[in-house]
Amino acid sequence: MKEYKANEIEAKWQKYWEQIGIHQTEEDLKKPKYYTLEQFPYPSGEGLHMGHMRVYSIGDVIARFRKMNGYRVLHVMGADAFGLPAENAAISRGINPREWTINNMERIRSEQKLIGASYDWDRYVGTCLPDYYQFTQWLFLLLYERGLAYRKKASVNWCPTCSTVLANEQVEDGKCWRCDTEVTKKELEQWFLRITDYAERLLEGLEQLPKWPDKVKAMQRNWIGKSEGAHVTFTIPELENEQVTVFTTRPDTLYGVTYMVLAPEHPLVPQLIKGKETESDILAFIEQMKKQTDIERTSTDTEKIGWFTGAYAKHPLTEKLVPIWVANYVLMDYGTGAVMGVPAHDERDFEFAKKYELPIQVVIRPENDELDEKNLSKAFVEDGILVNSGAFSGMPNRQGLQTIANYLADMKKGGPTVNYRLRDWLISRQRYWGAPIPMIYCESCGVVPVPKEDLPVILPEDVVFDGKRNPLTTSESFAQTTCPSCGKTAQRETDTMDTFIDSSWYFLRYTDAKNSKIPFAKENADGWMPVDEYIGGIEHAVLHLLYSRFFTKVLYDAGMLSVDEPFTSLLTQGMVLKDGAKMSKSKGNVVSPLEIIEKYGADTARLFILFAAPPDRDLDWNDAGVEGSYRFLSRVWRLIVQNKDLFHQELKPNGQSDKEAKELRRLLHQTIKKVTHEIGERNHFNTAISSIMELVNGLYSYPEQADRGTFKEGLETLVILLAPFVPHITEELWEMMDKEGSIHLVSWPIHDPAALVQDEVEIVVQINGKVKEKLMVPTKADRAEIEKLALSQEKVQQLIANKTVRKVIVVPGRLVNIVVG
Ligand code: ANZ
Ligand code: ZN
Repeated sequence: MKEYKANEIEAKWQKYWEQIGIHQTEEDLKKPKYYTLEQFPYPSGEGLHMGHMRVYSIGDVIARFRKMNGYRVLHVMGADAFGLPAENAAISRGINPREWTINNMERIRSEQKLIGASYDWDRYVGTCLPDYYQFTQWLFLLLYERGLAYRKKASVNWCPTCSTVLANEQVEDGKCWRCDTEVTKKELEQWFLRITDYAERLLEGLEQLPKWPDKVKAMQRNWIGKSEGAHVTFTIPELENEQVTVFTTRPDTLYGVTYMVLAPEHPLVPQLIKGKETESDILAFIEQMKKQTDIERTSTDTEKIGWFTGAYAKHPLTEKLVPIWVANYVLMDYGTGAVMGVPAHDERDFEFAKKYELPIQVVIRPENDELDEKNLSKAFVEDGILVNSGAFSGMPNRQGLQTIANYLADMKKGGPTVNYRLRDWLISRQRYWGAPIPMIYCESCGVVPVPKEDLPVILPEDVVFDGKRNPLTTSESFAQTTCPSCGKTAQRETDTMDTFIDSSWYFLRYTDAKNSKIPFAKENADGWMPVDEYIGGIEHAVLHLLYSRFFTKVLYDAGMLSVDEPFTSLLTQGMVLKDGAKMSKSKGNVVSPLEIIEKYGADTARLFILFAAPPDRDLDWNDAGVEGSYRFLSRVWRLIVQNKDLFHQELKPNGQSDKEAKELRRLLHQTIKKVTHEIGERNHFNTAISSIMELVNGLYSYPEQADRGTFKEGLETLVILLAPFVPHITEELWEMMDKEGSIHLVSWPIHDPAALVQDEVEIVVQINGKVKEKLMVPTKADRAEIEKLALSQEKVQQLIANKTVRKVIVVPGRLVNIVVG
């Protein structure tokens, strides 16, 4: 008998698929569309790891399943190919990042092919290729035209190791997301994208995404950080009534303000302290604050440090003067960089007021109690009734929130407002391996965008990689240019874009990957978007997924797209563990996909990965499990090989012929129903596979003499159901079964509800509540018939002989209880 040898057949079928172009995207518009997308890899020098293999296996089952179900499917792959590791490799190895990256892209691509995934390689997208990044630049210009890209001098997050700035999203616990170095601050002119303009829509849009994990939505909500509150405007008499506005979530506590605090970086500070006693101390303090990160400054463990500026502000309602302080705990880039201090009702302010002996004024009392500031041991932060609050006294404070905010608006001293934690997206990078920002600085014309027809702004080759400066600044051919508007000598921007911009629109490029004029044509994008199932890691919950949503909304507003959310459903796959720990080089527990593919074949690896856990859970790699998957496939193989002869015969199933045939047919249709539901509705590939395993058992125990037609149908359907999971072996078996064409072009089976109906059902017979016998009764039998059948059983007869039957209780489909006395 021919044995199952994966290596022999996998290469053969991969080649065949390529020859017949089976994975090319189908454009038949009569079919419903399905866009399934796996996050594209970063082409590091390491090749594929098990995490990749897992994502691709999941995506491939979905794509193949949808195709067999009559969808036209977009299933594509690419490489997120710009980024720092290429540049670092260039520095350490003395090669160009392009060379290093292109090699890695090739390597990854050839490894991806070994998995047998059904990608349309004609739509391959590599973000570092000029035909892609010219449109990344094009989109930057679009953002610029729409007022969404701007340059400003800002105190930015700086990673000394990567020697570049980082977006807020790339700073994790005060450290660089990439290299874990402590992030510092630096003042630089930088390009930003106005993502904050979209804060509310990014928040609201989450409501339209029921198929996203709640956890991811919560992380985005939290990142956007909406706070409702009020602006309150104070004036500073000694600065000619200069205004300072604070942001507060508690305008109801306005009468309890006893001081004001500005962030040390607040632009008014220098004027306020000028000539004051504390001027030099405060200037030193400001310098010191530049070194503390925002996280440190606002941590509850950090000691609150402040200085009195010597100046006073006038309260907008009481007109009393309150001292103005500067303190570490007030951040310049949140709200307005200024806060009103209400020690009686805010814990942080209470602590600060106690430390610096500032007055405390109670303005809310508990509903049925008094509150006296003299014996207040901590801030009263609960709800209650307003006191000492002028005309508002006596009002519940919740009501006071609105009322006082509205009153401020009437008085033109502030009013209700909403504040977001989200900051504009800092996209300038002082690095080489990214898309150059297409801007030119001209002495006469100022900042001039590169005309779209001049794109791409190509990365020059005459650069020095010494790890000390932005290599682009070392290129003479690049930096010097002419102004597109006046023709005089001008300077190019040498910063490149954050690589997260590249991945914020790649899913759109796939819909029209060869377009040489624009990023994508609207009709192509509309034909595929939104992505129906997006598969990737949870680590992108905020960064990539938020940026992609932002880009999609901008493109929607620009009329380039008809959808404003990119990903209908999001599947965040779990990690691949080994012995309970994440696979990593340092732990020495890495299992490489290639090793497994070489030893067992891609089908076994795919099957194991899909069977071992639901996709959103962590998966424990286990060698015995891999062996088990291989054995299962061999078992399927033998089943078909042993019964090969059946497929030369004209055999139709005769479902009515015998009991076994009926049972098998029922099992078969149950399996079809289950597998279809588990893949199509739940992405639970593991349970789908286990029901296929039961079918295999059923087929193995099917007797020789039972209807052959039904058996043949069972074997054929088995192979079809397995096809999305293990595409090579099923193709080989299909051929062995004398079938024409690829199994992957076969229609997915539809279960026959009639076949699921059971003719007979097992019931138990109890005597005085104790189970004594089991028997099969026709499903259609009524109570009387069931009772008769139960009483007529030989064993029952014996047990009730000489006894009086007092009562017989029948529960159809379950039991008969005979009460005897
Ligand atoms: C007065 C007040 C009274 C406050 C009270 C709270 C309780 P969230 O919810 O995070 O938005 N705040 C405003 N801007 C700040 C800044 N730049 N740095 C540090 N703290 C700042 O918090 C808003 C509250 O945080 C604001 O409301 C303000 O303190 C403080 F009983 O104003 B509150
Ligand atoms: Zn000019």
